[in-house]
Amino acid sequence: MLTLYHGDTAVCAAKVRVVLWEKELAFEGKLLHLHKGEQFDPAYLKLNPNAVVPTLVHDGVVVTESTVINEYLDEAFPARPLRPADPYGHARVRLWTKKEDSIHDAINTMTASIIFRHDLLQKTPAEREARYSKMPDPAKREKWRRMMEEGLDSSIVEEALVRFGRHFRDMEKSLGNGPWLTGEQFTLADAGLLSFFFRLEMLECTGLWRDHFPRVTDWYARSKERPSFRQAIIAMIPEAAFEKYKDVSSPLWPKVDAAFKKALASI
Ligand SMILES: N[C@@H](CCC(=O)N[C@@H](CS)C(=O)NCC(=O)O)C(=O)O
Repeated sequence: MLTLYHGDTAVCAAKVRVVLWEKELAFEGKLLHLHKGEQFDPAYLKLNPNAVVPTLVHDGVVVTESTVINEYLDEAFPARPLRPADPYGHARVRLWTKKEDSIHDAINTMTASIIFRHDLLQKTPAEREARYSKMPDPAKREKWRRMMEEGLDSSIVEEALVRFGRHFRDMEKSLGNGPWLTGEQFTLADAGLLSFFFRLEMLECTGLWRDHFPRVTDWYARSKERPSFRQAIIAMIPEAAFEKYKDVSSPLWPKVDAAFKKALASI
């Protein structure tokens, strides 16, 4: 029996749902309302002391960290493999998924500086502090404070855009060898990026690749045609979230665009 603790818009949870759908694995979903702070419930913290989703429970064993969960699923359920069979194939997939963990941080930076900031600005300073103080990781607490104060002007955003630039450039090169990141087979490397790209799309930032990286643009269009994309990502997102992301993000795109062009010139 597979149980996934997840969130409706949470990109890391969506990353695992993509793999569950790709492998056609039935699972019971337990949805946590992150904006209500359900990730801080003592019972959940016993499963995931970092107070984040996703967490997978498989026949009583608990697995955390989206990349680790995806590898676990691919090993525990060998049908419909999402990695080549040979060790070198595993290594090539692993190189991508390792990089993707740092791309998640950059995705979080963009969401925090645009959407979370918008939400936090509507709270009192005391309410904001109460939200930060629950976070177990001091570095994350500090990042949220800075994102709230500095928004898109933060040097953390600049760093995130440089990371995107490098990542898209590497993807563009690899996609010269086949439709998917490691060649002919759709793997965990591709699966791990889909919800991140969709988040950037919701943040009205598709120009980050569409204006600069044609193979990445085609890869994303191909990815969106997979049934897992609709089931694991789009179908889970509440209608109100689409509207809010669009309204808040659209006016900010010219600023992101200019900063990204500057980042690209520096790499
Ligand atoms: N490295 C972790 C990151 C998990 C993570 O940051 N999850 C976010 C959603 S994408 C979360 O639960 N955030 C809740 C919060 O920050 O309070 C993973 O890949 O599983």
